[in-house]
Amino acid sequence: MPYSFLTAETIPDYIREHPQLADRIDAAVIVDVTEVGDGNLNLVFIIRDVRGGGLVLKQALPYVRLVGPDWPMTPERARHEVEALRLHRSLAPNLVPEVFHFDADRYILGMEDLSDHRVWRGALNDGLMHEGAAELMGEYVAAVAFGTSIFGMDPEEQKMIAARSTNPQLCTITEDLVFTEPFSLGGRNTVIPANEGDAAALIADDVMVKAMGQAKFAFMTHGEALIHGDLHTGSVMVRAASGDDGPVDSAKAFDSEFAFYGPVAFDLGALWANYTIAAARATALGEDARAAWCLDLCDATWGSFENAFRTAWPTRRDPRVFTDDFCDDLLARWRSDTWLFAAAKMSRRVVGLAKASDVETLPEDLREGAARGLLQTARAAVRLRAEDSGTSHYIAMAGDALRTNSTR
Ligand code: SR1
Ligand code: MG
Repeated sequence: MPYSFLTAETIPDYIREHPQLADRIDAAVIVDVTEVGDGNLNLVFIIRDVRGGGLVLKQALPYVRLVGPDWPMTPERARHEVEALRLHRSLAPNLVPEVFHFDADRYILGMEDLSDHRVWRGALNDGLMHEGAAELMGEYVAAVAFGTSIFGMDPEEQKMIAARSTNPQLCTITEDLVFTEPFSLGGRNTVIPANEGDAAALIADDVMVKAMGQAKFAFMTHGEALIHGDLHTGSVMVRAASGDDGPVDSAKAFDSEFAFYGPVAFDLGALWANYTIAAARATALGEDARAAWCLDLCDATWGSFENAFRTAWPTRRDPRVFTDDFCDDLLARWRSDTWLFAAAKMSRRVVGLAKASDVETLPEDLREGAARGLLQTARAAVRLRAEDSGTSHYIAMAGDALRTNSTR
């Protein structure tokens, strides 16, 4: 069914027609409407009125914005996003933005304005260090892992929610772009000429390809929890308690249109991959201390995730066979799988469609080494996780690969 797209001109009328929005902002005194969508899929507007009110309207287009109408994509993803945001917010109220409006006919969400936050990827690219955000994201993943799984939810209710959350087209994007195309010929891969050998070596690496088959299988079959599904640093907003960086007083995971019942370690791997990508940028720029700080975020996220999950564990619904021993094994598997998913996620941002600005905005001579370092990190990760999947091992391995391959 065709539907009309929001524009800066039509937004005041749209707000007037929807009282739940009119409560947040006065359509008669709007001073600014800015389209800020920097993702690959949707329209996103920030609207402000003269009295300081603000809100975000996000509309799903019936195609992939990055490519255009030639790549149709169900706007039903907006429903997945709103339902995931609401369920996740019920579990982690401070870590997810509030949604107060959903227009199911035009696929529009009305959300809390987070203009006093920054998109974390942009902040990292600017060299800022937001302390505590990685820990908060670990808590968010744990709240979702426990609260949307059979550990925290009635199993029959969980199955009903899982059925509603089946998100086939968005999962296909991930299956293709994250787990398949970077490791095979004929996809939408692109690299600068200096990295062509690195991309070819990735495809020729049988150990890597087999590991990506394992990762893809896990992604497609392990319906553990209603995961975020695209938890990179561009899906996190951060706010420093004072000034531009330092300790945060808020961090929120948003943009959960890829949510579905999938493997918990996929979200953790996405965070690790993007911390590593931020470290690759810092290494390329000669900021070694900041690169080390970026890699330490992996430990911060894992540590708070494990701690929060273990804290929730005594309240699990069925302790008869889900014993403490079971919990230890589950956490060990998730930590090891985090390496695997991180390897997939960092590779795709280097060679596949939809790259990361951290590396893309480097001068080409520095980009070469950053890209190579990330691909070497990914290839080492799938090999070394079986030896020791501890966070310090990952951090040392990645730091070494990024430094060794830097073209600075
Ligand atoms: C075609 S969509 C490309 C990418 O953008 C999103 O952020 C997801 O990461 C997806 O893979
Ligand atoms: Mg997104």
